Amino acid sequence: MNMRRLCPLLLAFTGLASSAIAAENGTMSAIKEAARAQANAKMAEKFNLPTAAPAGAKVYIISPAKDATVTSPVTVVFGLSGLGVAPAGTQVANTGHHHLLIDDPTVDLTVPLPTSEQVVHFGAGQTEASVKLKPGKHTLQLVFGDWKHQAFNPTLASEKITITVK
Ligand SMILES: [Cu+2]
Repeated sequence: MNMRRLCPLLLAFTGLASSAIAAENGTMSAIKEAARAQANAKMAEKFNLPTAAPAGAKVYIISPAKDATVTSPVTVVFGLSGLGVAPAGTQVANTGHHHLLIDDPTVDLTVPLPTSEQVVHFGAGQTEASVKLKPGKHTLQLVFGDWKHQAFNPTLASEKITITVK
């Protein structure tokens, strides 16, 4: 075969082979990266390592207003700025989910939040809730949690508001 014809073919083949190797290296580093992320997630879970809150992030109650008189069920609208909402269990940087603390339960913010009538998780990524409350005064506070239901560091919590249910 004429070398002038062969050379471009060889060059084309070499080019294909090296891009296949590059793709393989890319796949390997993606696998290594995923394995590293998974190991880090396991350690974070095992030792309850808090997730760092992005600077300037804020959690607040949009509604009801502070000191409002309302009827049950109360629609509570969650406010968030500086980070996003993701379903629980989904580890994506700068995301988490809301928790509503009703009537000031005692919670340990250094471990994942428990689930109770007073500590309600919104692990599907909800940004509002309809809450049934008995007549009388109640307090509401939001605590934003990471993928493993743990408060961020520093804690991202709303102001604790008092409302009156008629
Ligand atoms: Cu949670």
